[in-house]
Amino acid sequence: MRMPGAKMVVEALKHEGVEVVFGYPGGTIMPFFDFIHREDIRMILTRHEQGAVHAADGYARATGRVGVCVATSGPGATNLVTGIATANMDSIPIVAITGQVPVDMIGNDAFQEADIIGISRPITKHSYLVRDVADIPRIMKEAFHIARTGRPGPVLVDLPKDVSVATGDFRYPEHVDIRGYNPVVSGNPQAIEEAMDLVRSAKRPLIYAGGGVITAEASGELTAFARKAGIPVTLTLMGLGAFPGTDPLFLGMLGMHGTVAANQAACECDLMIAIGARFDDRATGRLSQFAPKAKVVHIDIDPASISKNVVVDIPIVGDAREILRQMLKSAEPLPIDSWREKLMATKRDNPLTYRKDCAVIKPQYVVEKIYELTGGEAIITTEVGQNQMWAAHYFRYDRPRTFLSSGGLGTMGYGFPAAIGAQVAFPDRVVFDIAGDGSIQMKIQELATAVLNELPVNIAILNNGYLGMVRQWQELFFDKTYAFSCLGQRPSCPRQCNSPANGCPPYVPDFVKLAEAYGAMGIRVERPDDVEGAIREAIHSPKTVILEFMVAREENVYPMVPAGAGINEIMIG
Ligand SMILES: Cc1ncc(C[n+]2csc(CCOP(=O)(O)OP(=O)(O)O)c2C)c(N)n1
Ligand SMILES: [Mg+2]
Repeated sequence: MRMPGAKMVVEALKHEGVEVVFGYPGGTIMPFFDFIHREDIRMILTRHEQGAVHAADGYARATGRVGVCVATSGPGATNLVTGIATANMDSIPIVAITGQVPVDMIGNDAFQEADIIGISRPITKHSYLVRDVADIPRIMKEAFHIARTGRPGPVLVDLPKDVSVATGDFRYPEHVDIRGYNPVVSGNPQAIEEAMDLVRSAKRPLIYAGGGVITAEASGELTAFARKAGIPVTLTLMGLGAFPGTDPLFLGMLGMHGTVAANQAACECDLMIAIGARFDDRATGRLSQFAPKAKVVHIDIDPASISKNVVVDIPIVGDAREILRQMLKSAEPLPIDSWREKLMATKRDNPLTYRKDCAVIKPQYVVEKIYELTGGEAIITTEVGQNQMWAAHYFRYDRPRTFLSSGGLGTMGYGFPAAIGAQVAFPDRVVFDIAGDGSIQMKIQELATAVLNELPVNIAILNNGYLGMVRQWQELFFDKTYAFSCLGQRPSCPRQCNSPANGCPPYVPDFVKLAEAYGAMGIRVERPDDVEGAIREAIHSPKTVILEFMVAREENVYPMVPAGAGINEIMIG
């Protein structure tokens, strides 16, 4: 069938089963918007392109499907950059479509021209500049294939305006054949056998699993394997939900804000089975103290992550689910009672905890209550900072795809649009963005998107009046010099404000009024006794709700391992 290029792109989305696109229009991408408007694909107009890409990312993390976002050329495309980088760091499948100036004007500094291919090359899995309308079906097919297979990631398709209005024949290819791109799926059987030999002879084995387990839909296999063999499990931030947070074998998250038990296990194990985790510095701390006595088995779909940071003894490249299924076949209960009991005792003696207070709301208490009152069933997204760590610590994730957080890039402003994406995917589920008062202001305009699309997203702002995580580092490592971390700072404030309680309120903005200005519901909570009622109200409300919790201003996240230290050098607080 003959049709314009822009319509081909829409047809391709239909062939890929795309049900929703997040985007923002502009000159060069207008033909696409004109065609998608006539189709049965839901198009959600965000209020900023970064909102669109994070929403597509949240949709992808919550569903396991490819998220799609669209923007115009120039500023529209550059506004996608942070979101593309966020998805790239966390291996999230996204197809981002951008308008571009006509082919013969590229390189001329044309109006709204930006070399988005060049800008995004280091932060995409792949990118395409479409030069010929005839290439669109193949390119779209490849883009989705590359985004979702192997180690997933964002793919950018840059569509010049003349290509999108030119006509050509549309036939969607059935197969993809990309030279040099053939992700390995089944792991090497001999390596799997050798790994299982190590498992059988280990005295102190530990499973260290990450987001790759969730991507591979391997949580069931991981859980079965760990339980059958009786091996304790620690997860990275990205891995939360890959193994049940309430399982006795779960030691908690490891790394900079890891639990004592998890970090102790990572230091003392004699066998580390790393699955879909990339040994990033937040998880490992100083490498010389990370699993120093252990043999390391590393299961990962991406050969490039093998022995990148930690030299491994047995690499197994392939799909985590396939490989775990093979390992499960020969798994048997291991005689490692004393190791397990030792870790269980450490876990029991060093629980995640905080000093309760009946006068001031503790941020941890808010997260605990959200966990309790949603029965652990909510989809949680987070911003970045202390809020992110409290969301990781005090909500227990029993299922994959319920904790959506920017792990690799650490993007403030991610959580709210991601919550919009998750709520679009699952209209009937309870979705909470656990937010900081700083982060939420980075993407606050998406309140319009949530309200107008009748999305009952709940935003729980842990309002400490601070860029809290920055303030925590200043308290601990910068002599309590709170330079530019107080969100209430005014010209009249003392230059060296060493007292966080130093008369900063009233806070700006008034989040309740802000919510109301957008047609959302705003609830301010100032007393611990009111926390529960407010959360209940938000859960039951069909509206978009901002819950503004006025929390203890100087609360810190513990445990904490200082940057660059070994993960056994834990500050308990
Ligand atoms: C886009 C972006 N800019 C800056 C940072 C650095 N940063 C990390 S945490 C943080 C403070 C976050 O403050 P808030 O959202 O209030 O969260 P809190 O730590 O107070 O819970 C900052 C500025 C970041 N992660 N992302
Ligand atoms: Mg804050």
